[in-house]
Amino acid sequence: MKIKLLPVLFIVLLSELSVGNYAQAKKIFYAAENAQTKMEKKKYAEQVKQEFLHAWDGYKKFAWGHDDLNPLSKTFKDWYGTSLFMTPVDAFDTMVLMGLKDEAFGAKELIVKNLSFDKNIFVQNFEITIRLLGGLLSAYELDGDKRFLNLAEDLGKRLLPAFNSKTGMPYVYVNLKTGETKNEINDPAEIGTLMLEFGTLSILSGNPIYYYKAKHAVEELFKRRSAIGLVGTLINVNTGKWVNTKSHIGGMIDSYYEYLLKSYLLFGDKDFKMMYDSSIAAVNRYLADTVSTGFWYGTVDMNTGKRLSTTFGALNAFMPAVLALSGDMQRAEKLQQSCFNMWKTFDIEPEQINYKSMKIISPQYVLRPENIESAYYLYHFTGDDKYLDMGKYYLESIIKFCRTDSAYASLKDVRTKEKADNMQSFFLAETLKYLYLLFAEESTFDFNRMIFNTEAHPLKKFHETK
Ligand code: DMJ
Repeated sequence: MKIKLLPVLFIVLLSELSVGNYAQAKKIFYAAENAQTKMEKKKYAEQVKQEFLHAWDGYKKFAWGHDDLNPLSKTFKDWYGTSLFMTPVDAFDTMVLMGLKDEAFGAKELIVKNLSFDKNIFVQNFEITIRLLGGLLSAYELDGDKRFLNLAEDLGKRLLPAFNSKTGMPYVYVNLKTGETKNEINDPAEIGTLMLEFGTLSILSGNPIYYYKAKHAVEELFKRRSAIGLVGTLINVNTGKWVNTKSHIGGMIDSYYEYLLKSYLLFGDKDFKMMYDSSIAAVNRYLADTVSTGFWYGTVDMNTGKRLSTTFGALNAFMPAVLALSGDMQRAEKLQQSCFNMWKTFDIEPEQINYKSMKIISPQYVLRPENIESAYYLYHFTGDDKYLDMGKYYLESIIKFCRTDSAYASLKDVRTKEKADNMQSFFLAETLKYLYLLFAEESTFDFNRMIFNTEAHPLKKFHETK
């Protein structure tokens, strides 16, 4: 952050310099720099909190009790025609971390008194797990109210039939009432991003079945990696055959890698470390790409390693955080710089670009968090102010282009800045949470004892890992 010395310190600094006391002057300069950064951070943390309240107020006014707010039409949307309280469950732990006690209390009352999973609807196992199961488990761990855990257990039981395929890898959809399943073509992200939530549920409920099912699914997927160690984009969960062999770190694969590492860190289960180490080695060998615009990860064929495209996007920007968490700071820092450039080039981040030409492939910005999440991890690990500056840039552009009088809206196109009528629950669960934590005091969040699920719900570590 740019330093403007407080006037009084400036005078003291000058007087020390004038008598040649350089060591003392240096000390004063750094003390002033620290104080200034602290003040700036506090100001930004407060601003993020106010923006959260602005968005939450919009939800309360126009969508209370429903899944999502439509911020332009000021109406609401329920994903499955009936509400599963997506936004309040997703947003609850952000309120707790921000110290918004009244808001958290209101959300909790709404959830524990009204949320029911006894519904004859097919739900997407992955989305419901990361947003609702993860949200309820972290709510229980942070708040201690057993009703959150009861809801989580009820939901977990209803999701279990999703794993009843021939391989044990989950179907895409499961019916919450009947246990019927749908869609046998699934992707690594949806198969491999269940472990933190199902594993935590096993530990908190004392029932090992959830841990076992989710881990078995990951192992079935991992064993189908290619001879060069990569996975593809789509697989049939009954035949175990790949349907699409494009390998990348973008949507449909992304959080599979994230959960291999985080499952090891959360549970201390070394099988996950082995799977992460072997997978990331292949990813770094075949997908990593250094071109004139920077360091990126592109797309190759999972069997041959042949490069297929130079596509990167908003979802791929989760990777610097994962690399940093694994200790690979060198790649993490280089990639984060590229992610920041991707954002800056268009004032705000497009969904996908061709990183070689820096031309847009998909122009929308749907209020995604990943770029911000990675800046937060890198600031945590390096303490380098440049990541605070990135955070300021992200925050200011989101306010400038996405704020509405009711809440926040996605953009249809980052070039025209035309808004779209939706505010996904992850904006409150992740985007604003990571921005807040980036600027808040370190003590706001016990980073070493928690692991964020892929929807930014913090879960307590059950094991000390090195
Ligand atoms: C979130 O639901 C999660 O972060 C998921 O892993 C990817 N997509 C959105 C945010 O972009």
